[in-house]
Amino acid sequence: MLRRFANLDKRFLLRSDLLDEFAAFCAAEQSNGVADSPLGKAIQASQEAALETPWLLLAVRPRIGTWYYLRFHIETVDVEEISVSDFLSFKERLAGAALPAGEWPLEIDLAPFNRGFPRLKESRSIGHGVEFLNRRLSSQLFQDLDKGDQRILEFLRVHHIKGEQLMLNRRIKDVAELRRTLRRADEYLVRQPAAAGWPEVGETLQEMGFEPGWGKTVKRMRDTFRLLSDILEAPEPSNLEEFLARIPMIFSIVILSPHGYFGQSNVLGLPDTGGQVVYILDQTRALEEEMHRRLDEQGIDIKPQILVVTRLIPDAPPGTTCNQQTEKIAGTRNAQILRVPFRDRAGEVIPHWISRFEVWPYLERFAAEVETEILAALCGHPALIIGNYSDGCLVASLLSRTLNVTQCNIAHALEKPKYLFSDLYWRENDPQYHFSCQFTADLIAMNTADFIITSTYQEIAGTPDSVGQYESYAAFTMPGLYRTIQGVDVFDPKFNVVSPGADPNVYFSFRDERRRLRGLHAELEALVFGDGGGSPARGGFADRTKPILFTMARLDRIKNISGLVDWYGCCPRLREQVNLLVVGGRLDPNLSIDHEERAQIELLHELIDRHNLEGQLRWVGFQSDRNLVGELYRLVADSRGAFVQPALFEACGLTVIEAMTCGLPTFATCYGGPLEIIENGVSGFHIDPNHGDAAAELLADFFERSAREPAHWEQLADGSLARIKARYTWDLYAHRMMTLARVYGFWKHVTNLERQETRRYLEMLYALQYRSLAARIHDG
Ligand code: UDP
Ligand code: LCN
Repeated sequence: MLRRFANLDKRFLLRSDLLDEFAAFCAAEQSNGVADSPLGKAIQASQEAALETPWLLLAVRPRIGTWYYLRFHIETVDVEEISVSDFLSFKERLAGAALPAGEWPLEIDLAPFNRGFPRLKESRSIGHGVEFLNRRLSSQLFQDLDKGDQRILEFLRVHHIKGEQLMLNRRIKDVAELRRTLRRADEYLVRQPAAAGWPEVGETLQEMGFEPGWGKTVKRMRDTFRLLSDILEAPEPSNLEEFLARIPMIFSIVILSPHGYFGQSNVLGLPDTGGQVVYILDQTRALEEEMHRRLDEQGIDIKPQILVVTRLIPDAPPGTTCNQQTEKIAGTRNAQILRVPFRDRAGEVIPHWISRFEVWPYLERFAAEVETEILAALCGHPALIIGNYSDGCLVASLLSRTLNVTQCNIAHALEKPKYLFSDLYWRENDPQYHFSCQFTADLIAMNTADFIITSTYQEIAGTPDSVGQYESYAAFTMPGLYRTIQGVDVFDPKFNVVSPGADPNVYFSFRDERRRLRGLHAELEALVFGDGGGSPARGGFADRTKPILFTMARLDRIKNISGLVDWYGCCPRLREQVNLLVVGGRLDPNLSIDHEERAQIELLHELIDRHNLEGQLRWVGFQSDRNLVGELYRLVADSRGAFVQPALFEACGLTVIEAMTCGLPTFATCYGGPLEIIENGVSGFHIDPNHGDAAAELLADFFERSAREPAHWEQLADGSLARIKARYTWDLYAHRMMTLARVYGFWKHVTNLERQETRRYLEMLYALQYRSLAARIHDG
């Protein structure tokens, strides 16, 4: 078996290489029991191998998040466990980047800092950090409170808004007195009308030591007092969470998304501008609503504020607002986009768009300027800073460091696992992608964040077969730069899965006749069947009675729209059943400034010619009108069609959520978030983009069966709608996000969650590594 690997004549073997070769060996040798032997098990659990005769090194992942490294002697079959450091050093040597004898590289290892810090044990608990932390720390609080601990008292005193004290004043001196006063307050309130508010009872409560914030009505104030009494008696995770949910802690939030064209109209489809923008605008609306609801319940009359901070681009394309300093966010009461320019070293404003791969040298100065702007706009500190994507998360780290504000990270898409060997062969990729900067920024931001939210579990820790995006930062090497021994720990309770939804005003069931936007049907008719109605279009449907197979995405290589067109072209059975509608990108390669998009446009044209698809395929350019897009999903559902998302990898996939929210049966990639969003065969289907022929057959089977048995199609539509209602809505998102912000804010205040030591170590990484790497981009 080991010799077979050696004969492959490759230095690095991927999991697929190992499994294919193992299966071939088992078949050839007809050897029963090999799969259950220790070696067989190790090979089947391996994610990669490095090979140089006589040595074969395996990176074995027997369980999600757990790794071992084994070294085999191919001839003697001796085996020993080696350290991650030895494994990475072997890889470096094979990649031609061995260090001179006696030299050792910079090794980044966060593990020692986390010793003694609570850590999840079971892989199924990953992504439920807040529940775990609540359990662990409420029992710690219990012990500490008994010892006369004052921290909860201090925590209740720190809240204030615009100079007005909230929750507790200084009359109450210690926890024992707080207990007594809560009893007195309850005795007083029980005699007051349940619907009375602070104006009626505030004076008496204030004399006792309380301030506004306990509730809008006497009834709610009493409930909140009782919750606190219960906690002081015996803190439990559930009553603690419920109590924290009631504290008026969050009045303003800063959301950072520096790169791309960030605006509310005409930006989708522009380079680097996709789901992240949609996500943030919907998130802002949902969070603002939730903040209002909670503050109102607590009797605080104040308008919460959200600032979405992005880059100001003076030379923005006409029709966009990316050159305006501020822009109110539609559908909110008090949220706005604030744009701050990037500046060069001389302080001059950079006028043009910059790719997300090249923003690194501008971020430190940007962060400093943003700090001044947000302090002025908010008249003080925000309660929470949310970073988006690698650049936004780095800026969030810089700001939360100076402002001492709770930091939340949302990666959206980590680039590292998207590109094969992006770490090992970073030098080759650096001139184009600058991964050295990005991965260093990621390490810093992941470790400074107080909490990290992801749209799906797999984003953190993958599946039993595949490595999670965050998990891929646990151990890796960038030869000549540094070696990471432990970069991130997926068992850290900072990780939480909080899934997004689709705007319910735009995306709703195709069966909801009363809300359907019939007024848009003439426009959609032109778009899908006519002259495009102003959008560039190619192809059309000779038989328009067939169901429509619909796909929509930016034309990035990883979205694999060209793959789908090719599978469709090669599958007569599918072509017979359905028409293919592609929405995305531009049709004229000369109009694109993005090299990847240009290549995809050319490839799509070539495929349409090669398979002679003109009468069965329709391709229209990207659509930026959300209402039109919403009604388009529903129109496709009317045709008893389906949505297909064929990406080679998709972190989450908002289009999948949107299609399912409209009740459209959805087929989506099994690599990434859609694997989790869709329950195969119940609320859609998984397809493997590497086996396009099988995906096309699966689609053809579905349409054949649905034609025979219309109830089959309806069943899938029902399944999609039910799945979304249970898991993927912005209401669920906002509720959970607000809970997390409070719980992590509380624990940061009352314990040493701030991890000062880690922060100082990361500052060194920033100053000694990141800065010079970023400067190199400036210097070309
Ligand atoms: N989108 C759109 N018009 C297009 C292509 C995409 O409105 O022509 C929207 C789509 O509805 C979704 C977002 O852009 O809201 C894409 O998000 P997704 O998570 O699917 O992919 P990303 O672009 O973030 O990689
Ligand atoms: C970026 C991506 O690549 C998508 O998978 C996500 O759906 C989107 O951001 C929003 O989080």
